[in-house]
Amino acid sequence: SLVMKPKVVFVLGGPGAGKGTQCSNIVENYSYTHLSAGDLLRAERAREGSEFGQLIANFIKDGKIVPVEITINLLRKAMEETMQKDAKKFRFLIDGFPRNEDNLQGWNTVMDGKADVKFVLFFDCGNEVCINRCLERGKNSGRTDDNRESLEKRIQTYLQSTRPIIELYEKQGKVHKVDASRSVDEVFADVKAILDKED
Ligand code: UP5
Ligand code: MG
Repeated sequence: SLVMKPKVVFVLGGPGAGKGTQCSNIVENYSYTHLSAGDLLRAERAREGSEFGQLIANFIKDGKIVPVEITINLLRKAMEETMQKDAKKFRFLIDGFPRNEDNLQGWNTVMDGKADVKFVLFFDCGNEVCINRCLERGKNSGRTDDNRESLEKRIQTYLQSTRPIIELYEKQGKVHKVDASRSVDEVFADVKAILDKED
């Protein structure tokens, strides 16, 4: 049978920049499937019998990036399952990945030739705004990393490891940057303009 090659948009930005919020908006208005690498890791952490549960828990609390072998398998499985259920669902928003060199290498090794990365949606947001949004959410999110100590580490990891990946894609002319410090609706207006042009 003829199977479409998945079309991928990487969604990147600091902790609390609004990646998940904007991806939800996109899914309501466009034919994309949202895959949050963080959500997949948290689900794997919670899965009974997972051999990676403790490792994932430790990495997330420390704001460190989980070894790509784990993350890439979760992403690949989620993409395959989505496309097996509905062949028309071949557009993916991959939220929060790739976050470092290891992630990028893992993607290139496993997915090279198997998926097309169309562009990167970069939600640019100051660290203070990011931290405050996550702390506010932390009042009832139940996330083990929505506290000041973990947030300091998440921001460090973002600046040291993830920004260089975004810059790499920027040099390839593949980044659409959005000022994510504004209201959800203002940000989404820019997102729509980008997607309408790209589609
Ligand atoms: N909010 C959103 N937009 C707003 C706006 N415009 N104005 C005002 N408020 C806004 O939003 C965060 C909060 O802000 C919410 O309360 C929202 O209502 C509000 P959200 O949309 O959730 O932002 P998002 O960018 O998705 O924030 P998130 O906390 O999910 O980002 P992270 O990148 O930190 O978290 P993620 O889940 O991707 O990763 C968590 C951890 O998993 C990582 O630190 C890492 O340890 C691990 N991980 C890996 O190891 N590898 C991976 O590939 C991915 C994750
Ligand atoms: Mg998120």
